[in-house]
Parts: sequence; structure tokens; C-alpha cells
Amino acid sequence: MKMDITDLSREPVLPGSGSAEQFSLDVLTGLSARPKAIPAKYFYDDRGSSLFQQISRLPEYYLTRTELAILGGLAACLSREAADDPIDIVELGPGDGSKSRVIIEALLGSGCDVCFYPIDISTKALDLLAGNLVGCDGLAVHGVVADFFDGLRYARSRSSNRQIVLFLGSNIGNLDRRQSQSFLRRVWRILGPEDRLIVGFDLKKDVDMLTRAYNDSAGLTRAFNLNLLRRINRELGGDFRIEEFEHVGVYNPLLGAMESYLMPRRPQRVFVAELGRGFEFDAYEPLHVEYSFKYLEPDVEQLAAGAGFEVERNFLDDDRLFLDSIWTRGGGPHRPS
Ligand code: AVJ
Repeated sequence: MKMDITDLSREPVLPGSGSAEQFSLDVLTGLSARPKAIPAKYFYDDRGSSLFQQISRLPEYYLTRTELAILGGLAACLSREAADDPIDIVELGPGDGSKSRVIIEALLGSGCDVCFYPIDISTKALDLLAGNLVGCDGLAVHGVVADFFDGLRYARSRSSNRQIVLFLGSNIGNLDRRQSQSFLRRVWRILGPEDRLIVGFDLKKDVDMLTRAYNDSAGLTRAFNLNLLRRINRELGGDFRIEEFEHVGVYNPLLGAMESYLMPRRPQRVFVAELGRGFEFDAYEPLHVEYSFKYLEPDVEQLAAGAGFEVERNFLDDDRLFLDSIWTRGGGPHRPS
């Protein structure tokens, strides 16, 4: 395995989602709104990424291990059908690379030439990932530090190999229906006609099981959520009294989503130096920090079709907790975009 890293975030572009400017703007907007809300993508600084890594190994957090098992079957299927052509695996938010590895090894095993393009906003994430790919002989890894779409365009422009794009872990669940539709359409526009997209979806299930997954007994989910306030304190000069906040994770059946909130047990005034202003919290006033949408099989079909994709095949575990769906680029959106 040999790896190089291209950092597109250093190019002089408009402020992207990874930039400090965009963070302070989103915090200003979010703390001024009613109800208060901050986008979930800001969880993932170095500490947040490592906390999520720990969450993914918790007994209550069934998602990661369930998907890993599903990917075993999916990868075997991909490798049986793989032609001799070289193939590029492009992954949006690869995490620690344990899932990517299952697919990469199956394809390498069937004799394919494989190039891996992990795309992440954090260089540290890509460095850690490299450690988990040691031993994948013959694999070329081109890490891309970038916004997902810049990274996708970059990978697509670098090679004309067939691509399999991975968007796993139910990361799509952080987006609401409209956001996920437009996200998927943007991916569709970048892909070539022979490319495929594999998306991981957490399915609707027993509410107790969902609730436990987002309220673990070790308190890691709470720490993961509170890290967002720590980040505001550290990076934007905030003075949140973090230990006064409670974390609440609840399932909303109407939305079909887990929702996470932070609420102070007493009123508190927060001053954020970088924004030059303060924000009042009433006791138990909610700060919304995350949606994790859950899906039914027909939802997956609808999402694919709405963005122009065709579902090639769905893979589920025996308990039907999680679903990984292989999509082909198909004939394009059924409605004008
Ligand atoms: C990484 C977005 C899939 O929503 O389940 C874990 C993040 N939040 N525990 C999820 C998360 C609370 C996770 N995703």
C-alpha cells in the first residue's frame, strides 16, 4: 500500500464547510435562531472524530458492526461480478477505513487493480486511516482533504477508471429529506454513466433499541454532543458552562428521526468573543444538535429515483436493522433539477 495526500482545502476558494469563517457564521445563525440549532457536521473536529470512533464500538450502537457484516456479503458479490478493468473506490467520510477495507480486499482478491480515494475534511482522519490499510498489497491510496463535492470532482478528473462511490454508516441520516435529495443529485451530476454509488441507511426499528443507541450508558454520546460546545469555547472564544448541560436523545416517529438536544439545567448567558455578542439560554431551552433519520425500504427506492439513480440491489442483515444499497447512475432525475 502506498499513499499520497492532496489538500484541496488550502486552495484559495470561497469559504467551504470546513472553514473557520463558515463555522462562526453557522454558530451565529444557530444561536440566534428559535429554536436554537447548530449543524451536526461541526461535531467532527479531531476529538469529535475520535469520540465517534469510540461510540461505533459500543454494545448499544448496533449500526457500525451491523453494516460491517452486511458489507462482507456485498463485497463478495461485487468481486464476483468485477471485470478485469481497474476500479476506483471513492469514499465520502471514510472513518477508520475498516468498512472500506472489506470492499477493497474483496476486489483486490479477485485480481482487480484498485485505487482508493478517501475524501475527508480532516488530514488527521486520513493519516489514521492509512494505518488501517497496511497490508493491502498493490493498493494505491490517494487521500483528498476537501469538501465532499470538491473531492468527488477531483477524483473523477484524475482518472477515467470505473468508480464505486461509498457513502456509508447512515451518514445520510444527518440530512433531512430535502437536503438528502439535493446532496444525491449533486453526486449524480458528478458521476459517469458506468459509476456506482453505495449508500448505507439505518432502518426504522424498535424505539427502545434506537433510544439506547443514542443514550449509551458509558456517556460517550453525551460527551460527543458536549464536544460541540467545547469546540465553540475553544475555537470561537465562547464561555459555555458545559457541565450544566443535559443531553437528550429522543425518537420522533412523525419525522422518523432520532433527535439530539443539549439543554442547560439553569438559565445561562453565553458570550462568544469571536462573534462579539452574548446569547441567553432559559433553563431547559433546547439547542438542537443532530437529526439521525431512519428509513423504510420504500424510502430508499424513492430517494434513489428522485435523484436519478436506479437501485441495483439492497443488502440487509438478518434482523433487518440496516441496509446498504447499490445504485447505478441510471437515466437521470425523473423530475427536472
Ligand atoms: C455518523 C451520523 C451516522 O447519526 O448515528 C452517533 C453520528 N450521533 N451517535 C449517527 C452519531 C450520535 C452517527 N452518524
